[in-house]
Amino acid sequence: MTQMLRESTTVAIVGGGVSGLTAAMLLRRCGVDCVVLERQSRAYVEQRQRAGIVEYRGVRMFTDWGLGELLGSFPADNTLEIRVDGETRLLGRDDYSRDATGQAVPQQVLVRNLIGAYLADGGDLRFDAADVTLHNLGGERPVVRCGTPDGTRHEIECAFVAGCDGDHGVAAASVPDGAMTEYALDFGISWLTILADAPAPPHALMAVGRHGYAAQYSRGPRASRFYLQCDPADRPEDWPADRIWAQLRLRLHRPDLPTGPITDTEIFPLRAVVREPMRYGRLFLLGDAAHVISPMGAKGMNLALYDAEVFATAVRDFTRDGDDAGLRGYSGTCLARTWKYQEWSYWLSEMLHGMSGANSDPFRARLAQARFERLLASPAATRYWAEMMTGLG
Ligand code: RFL
Repeated sequence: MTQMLRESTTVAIVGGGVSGLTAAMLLRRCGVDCVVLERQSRAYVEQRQRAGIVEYRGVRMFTDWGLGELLGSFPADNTLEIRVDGETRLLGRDDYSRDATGQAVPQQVLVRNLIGAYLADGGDLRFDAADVTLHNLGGERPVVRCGTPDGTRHEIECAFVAGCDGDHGVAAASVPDGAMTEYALDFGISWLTILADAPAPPHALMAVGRHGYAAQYSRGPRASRFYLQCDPADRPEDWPADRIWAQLRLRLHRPDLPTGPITDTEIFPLRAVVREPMRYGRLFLLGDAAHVISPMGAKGMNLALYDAEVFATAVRDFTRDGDDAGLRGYSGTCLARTWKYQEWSYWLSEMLHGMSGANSDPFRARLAQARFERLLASPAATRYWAEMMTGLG
């Protein structure tokens, strides 16, 4: 018979990605005990590459909590180059943007640093946690069960469960039908993304034009993440390396684009999901478990960091002072920010894809053009852009 080990903690955190590890780190700073259960191995999560910029708000958050060193030391400027049929337009050169720079830190580096710091601090983090299940979420003492590689089963009783296990995780799926509403949007557009060992230009680069949308972002000194708008029916096999580089040169208007080995290729549909409320009983959803945002605007990881801080602060106030205002307000606070950035991402997507011919409706294509002209010409519009880029919006 399988052995069941019974334990208890204050917060059981399901998922050891950005939101779970950040929440765990902040909770430890407040003296709140927690256990992090991660399905994958340490090696796997430490090399899973995605985002690359922690916005200014996030940088300030880490610094305020005394964790600034986890971000490394590569400031990311807020300048964005948009090439319109080859013509360069620069955004984010104003004083506001210059004073509020983010930090260039590939997501896997942040995850690696969080893991190292949390474990060095004596944190409880368990990789290869199998078959995680959640119970009694509506009661006073929820229970999380999981298996370990040696075959033992654990039952962890806790005061709160943090569901940090992404869009397809067990946390959101454990909420009873009807207790949460899922709002979803399919943009009808897909992106091919590649990671390559090829140096990036000095500023983030987006290109719009009749050949379709493309972008290039730095992922460290010698690596780039590229995006190419593609047909939703495309599969990775339809995009051999020659075709990828030819389309990138064409759309980015960089005939001299430095190439390099492609280390990852993926095609995904642009979509957005928000789950409301972000709480059920004593389960709180954080990051992608609560909301998925299209990578247009680069906010997914940053929203996850925000949720982690709001959650950890609320748990601290409750456990230290008996103040449950933060817990009661958690969902509303995080949703307000989430929707603001969903709108920003949608606004950006309509504009840039609209100018790239993804929008067959000529009226909407002209609206996109007008939106872009206003963005370049109006100081108020530029300020809005900067506020959203820095995360201070
Ligand atoms: P994560 O980082 O996916 O972590 C979830 C963790 O939960 C684990 N897990 C489980 N653990 C235990 N039991 C289970 N049953 C479990 N099921 C899952 C997983 O193994 C994983 O370790 O979610 P989190 O913490 O919410 O963080 C969200 C961010 O990772 C995500 O929003 C960003 O990566 C989105 N994103 C970007 N965000 C940005 O801010 N800027 C970007 O430039 C950016 N680029 C991107 C992106 C996402 C991309 N994908 C996934 C389409 C580029 C791409 C290609």
